[in-house]
Order: sequence, then structure tokens, then C-alpha cells
Amino acid sequence: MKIDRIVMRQLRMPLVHFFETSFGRTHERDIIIVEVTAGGISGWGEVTAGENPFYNEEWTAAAWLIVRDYCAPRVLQRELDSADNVAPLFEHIRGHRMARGGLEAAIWDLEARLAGLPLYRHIGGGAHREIPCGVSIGVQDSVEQLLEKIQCELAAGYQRIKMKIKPGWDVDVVRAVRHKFPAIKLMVDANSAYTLADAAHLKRLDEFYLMMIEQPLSHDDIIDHAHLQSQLETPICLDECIRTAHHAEQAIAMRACGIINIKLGRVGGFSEARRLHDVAQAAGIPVWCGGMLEAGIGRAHNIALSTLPNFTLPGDVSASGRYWKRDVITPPVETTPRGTITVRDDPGFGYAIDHDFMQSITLREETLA
Ligand code: OSB
Ligand code: MG
Repeated sequence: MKIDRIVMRQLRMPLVHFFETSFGRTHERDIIIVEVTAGGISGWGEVTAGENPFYNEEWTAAAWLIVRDYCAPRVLQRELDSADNVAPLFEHIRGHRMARGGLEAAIWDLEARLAGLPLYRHIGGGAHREIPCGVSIGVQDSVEQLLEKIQCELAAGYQRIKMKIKPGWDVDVVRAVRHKFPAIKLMVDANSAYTLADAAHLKRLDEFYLMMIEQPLSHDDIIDHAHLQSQLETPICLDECIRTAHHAEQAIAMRACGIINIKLGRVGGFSEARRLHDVAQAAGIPVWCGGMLEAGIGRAHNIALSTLPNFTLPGDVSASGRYWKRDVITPPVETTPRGTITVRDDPGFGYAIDHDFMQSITLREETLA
């Protein structure tokens, strides 16, 4: 396969509801879509970086430059024998895995289409034909609002609820949720808002029999998480800390977590995501697929990834309509009343691009050849 053209587009998409984490509130997303073309066939990828360098060090404006000036030149007009050989071409670049992963995933999608295969098959997935879905609910303006939102998501069939926590919005709020919903699968995500000095406070969450506490401590500190895990009953799930399969090996060896959230962008694409999946599976550590408020292309890639066998817990991949009035793919991603997404068998990521709509929300576009 030889890529003869790359088109980068930056889209602006307002969220249906704002999304608040411990690091801030997002009202609209600025999303980079990468289209790679070989012999008239296009593959598509999405860069999952946020608008600001607050989740990790990446953000949209920087990711644009990394893709354009560092990643694209390494693959354009070059004979590639396999999408699996793309990530090593980007290893020379430090960090910026979401930017690297957006282009890498597009090339996996392209290769699947050239072979006439659905992407999930092409990456070796297909263990699940229906993926179990949970939702991630941000910090709300009031506890009543949060309870109402949870009620609404449960009514839609979602199998587990993740709520964001931060100092001042944690133990008491979780208590209120548990009181109203004693039997649901419930977990919390702190996005690195605490330190080891908060260990006793976090230990108070043990009484709510949560499925897991996601990334309570620093975004780059596996060692502190190991110290915390030794003091908690509740399993820790690592998100931000795990950028490579090797990080997962280290975290597992140190008993820093009992569960891992895999995000395609955070680890730099499908090759590393698969390796990480395999490392966790061999160690008996379950994984689930995280989300970054993706538009349809990133969402569809997450669905494909979630069909690998060790994705045994409900992830954060949910219906397009929870995020967007209109998505860039047709049909939009929808869930069954059982709180699952049915995997589609069309070639590539399985959905059609809504080109006219995408064009109408494109802020800038650049063609590289
Ligand atoms: O930590 O999982 C996270 C959104 C933005 C940044 C980080 C995270 C999230 C989510 C949302 O939890 C998941 C989603 O619904 O896409
Ligand atoms: Mg998280």
C-alpha cells in the first residue's frame, strides 16, 4: 500500500451537554479528522486530543502540527507492507500519541478497506459481536441533576455508570448515588485530581462497593498508584498513566491497578492498543474501552477495538446522540435496549461518512501529497 494523499480537516462540534471533569468543562470539541488515500480508496482516522493540554500534554492545535509536519511525511509516498508497521515509523517522535494514533488508525482503516474487510476483523477482533456499553457522566451543577441523568441513562439500558469525581464532589455525592441506586454497576473517575496525601479520604469510597476507581492520582505516576492500591479494597483502574504496553506490564507487576482502560489515541493507535490488550489478558487483568468525546469516526474505531476478547467490562463507548445533534457518520452509533452496540460488517470502520455535513463544520482543511 502506498499513500498518495493525506487530507487533514479540523471540525468544530458543539456538545449536546457540557462535559465536566476534574480538569475543566468542555462545551464544544475541535476535532482533527485524517483521511488517507491510496489508489482512490480512503481510510479515516480521528485524533482524540482535547482542546487544551489538560487531560494529557496534547491538544488540537499542537496535534495538527505533529500530524502535518512529523507523521505525514513519514508515511506519504512510501511503500508500506502493513498498517502494523506504521507505529514504529512514529517512534522517533516523543509523546504526542493521540496525533500519531489518529494517522495510524486511518491507515488500519484504509488497509481493511483495500482488503474488503471490516476493520474489527482486520485488527483480529470479533470475539464480541455486541459490545456492552456504559456511560461517563461529568460533574453536574447539583446532586439532583446527577441523579436525574443517571436515571435517564439507566432507562436507556446502559449497563454501568461512571461518574466523574473531584475534591468537593466525591464521597458525599457517591453516597447519594449509592443510596438511590443500591444495585447498579457504579464506578468513579478522578482524572488525576488527588495525591497520596488523600489516601484516607479515598479509602472512604470503599464502603460503596464501586467496580473501580479510575486514575485517582497523578497522570504520570504508577508508583503512587501502587502505594494507594495496597490501601484500598476497590480496584484501581489506570487511564492516563498507561501510554504503552510496557507501562501496563510495569503497573501490573507493581500491583498498581486491577483493571486497565484502553484508549486508542492515548496509546498511539491499534498496534499498541492490541499489544496492551494482550499484556493485560495474559496477566488476567480485564480491560475496557475508554472514550474522549469522539465524533463518529473515533467512536467507530473504539467499537472495532472493543471486539477483542479481553474487553470484558462495559466501556465508555455510547450512542452518538449523547454527544451530538448530528454526527459525521451515518447511521449514527446507536445502542440496543440491552445497552449494547451491534458491530457492523461493512468494510473499514463500518459506517458511511456524511461528507456534506463534515464539510459544513470544517474550520480548516489541508491536503498533503
Ligand atoms: O478520563 O475517561 C476520561 C472525556 C475526556 C477526557 C477524559 C475522559 C473522558 C471521559 C468521557 O470520561 C468518555 C466519553 O464519554 O467519551
Ligand atoms: Mg479516565
